[in-house]
Amino acid sequence: MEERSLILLKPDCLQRGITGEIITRFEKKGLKFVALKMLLISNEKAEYHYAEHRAKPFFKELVDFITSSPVVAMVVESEEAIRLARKLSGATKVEDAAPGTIRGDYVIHTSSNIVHTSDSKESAEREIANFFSPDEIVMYEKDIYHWI
Ligand code: 3AN
Repeated sequence: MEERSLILLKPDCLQRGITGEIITRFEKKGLKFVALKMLLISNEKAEYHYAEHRAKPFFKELVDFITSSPVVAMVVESEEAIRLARKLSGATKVEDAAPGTIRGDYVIHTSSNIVHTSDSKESAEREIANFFSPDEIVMYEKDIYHWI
C-alpha cells in the first residue's frame, strides 16, 4: 500500500552544507518526492511537531534547535515509505546508528541528528498537515522504467 512520510532535513543539515547529499540518499533509494520546500519553523509548529516529547528533559532543546535556522521539508511516497525512510535515517541514538545510514555516516551528537522521519502512519498524517497544505502536494506518475 502506498503511504507518505514527512522528512525534515534539520538546521544542522543546511548549516553543514550537506542538504544535497542527504536528499540524494532518499532520491536514489527510489522514494517518490511529492512535496519539497525550505522554511523557518515557528515555535508553535515545532511544539506541535514534537508534542509527544513535551515531558522529556530535552524538549526545549529540541524546539530551540529545530527553530534555530531553516529546514528542508519533504513528503515522500511509496510502499512502506515510513519504514524505508527510517531505515535510511538510522537509529535515534548516535551510538546505535549503523554505518551506511544517514545518522551512522554523518552524526556525532544525538541532539543534532540531521534528519527527522515520521514513525507511523498516524504521525505522518499529522506531521505532513502541520507543514504542508493539500495544494502543496504534487500528484504525478513516477515511471522509473521509462526514464532509465
Ligand atoms: P527519531 O527522530 O529517531 O524518531 P525520537 O522521535 O525518539 O527519534 O526523538 C526525536 C528527537 O529528539 C530525535 N531526533 C533527537 O533529535 C532528539 N532526542 C531523542 N532522544 C534524545 C536524547 N536522549 N537526548 C537529546 N536529544 C534526543
